[in-house]
Amino acid sequence: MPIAMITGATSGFGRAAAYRFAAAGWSLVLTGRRSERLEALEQELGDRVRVLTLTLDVRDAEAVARAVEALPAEFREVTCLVNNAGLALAPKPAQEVDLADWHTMIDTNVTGLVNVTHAMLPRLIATGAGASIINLGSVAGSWPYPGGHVYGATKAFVEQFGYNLRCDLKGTGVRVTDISPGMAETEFTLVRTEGDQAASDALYRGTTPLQAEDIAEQIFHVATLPDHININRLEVMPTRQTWSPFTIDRD
Ligand code: NDP
Ligand code: 8X3
Repeated sequence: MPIAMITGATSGFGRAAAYRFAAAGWSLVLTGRRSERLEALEQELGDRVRVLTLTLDVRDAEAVARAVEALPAEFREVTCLVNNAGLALAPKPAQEVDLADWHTMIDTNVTGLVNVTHAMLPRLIATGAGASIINLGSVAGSWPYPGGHVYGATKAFVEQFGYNLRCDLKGTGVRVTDISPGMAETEFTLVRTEGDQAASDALYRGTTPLQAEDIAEQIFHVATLPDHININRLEVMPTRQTWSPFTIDRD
C-alpha cells in the first residue's frame, strides 16, 4: 500500500487528509507537536491502516532529519509528502506586529517546510514515479490583504519553491503541487487570533467556508492522479469568497 506522510496532522486539513488517505487504505506517517492528538489519531485509524506517529516540530531541522533517518523500513518508501504544517499570526497592520510573530511564521511556514522537504527528498526520489510533494500554500500567497504581511509572503515562498523544485526534480518522477485554499473553517483562525473563539466564530458565521474535508479531498485527488500528470497549482476558494476591490487613501 502507498504511504502518505502528513505534517500538521493533529488538526484541520492535515487531520482530514489522514482520514481520507486511511479510507483508501494508505499507510500513514502523521506528525505534529501535540502528541496526545497524534495518539488519538493512531487509536482511531490504527485498526484500519498502518500508522506511525511522530511528535515533531517542523522548525527543528535536526529533529526532522533524525526522524526521517529513523523511519522504520515499512514506512520508508513514502509516496506522498503533504507539507501542511503552518500557521498565521497577528491579523493586524504590519507596523503593530511583534517581530517574534513574523519570525514564528517564517520559521514554521518557510523553514519548517524546507526542513521536511530536504529530509524527505531522497526518500521520494527513491520511490520515483507516482511520488508527490503537496505543499499547502494559500490564496494569501497571491492576493494581498490587510493583516496578511508575512503570512502571505511565506505562502508566496511556498508556491515559488514548489515550481523551482519541479525544475530540479525533472526526470525523477516526483511531482510537486501547490494547493492554495481560500477561507476554510479549521483551527487556523483560533491560532491566528491567539485563541479568540468569538473572533473565529464571527469570521465563519453567515457564510459557507471550505471545510477541512473539502481540501483533504483535493489533496487525495492530486496524490492519486496518474503518474504522468502534475498539477502545478490548485487554487480553491469557497463560492461565497471573492477578491476585494483596490482601496484608495483619500484626503
Ligand atoms: P490548523 O490550525 O487547523 O492546523 C495546523 C496544523 O499545523 C496543526 O496540525 C499543527 O499541529 C501544525 N503545526 C503548526 N505549527 C507546527 C510546527 N511548528 N511543527 C509541526 N506542526 C505544526 O490549520 P489548517 O488546517 O487550516 O492549516 C493547515 C495549512 O493550511 C497551513 O499551512 C495553513 O497556512 C494553510 N491554509 C489554511 C487556510 C485556512 O483558511 N484554514 C487557507 C489556506 C491555507 P500542532 O499544533 O500539533 O503542532
Ligand atoms: C488562509 C486563507 O483567506 O485567511 O491562508 O488568507 S486566508
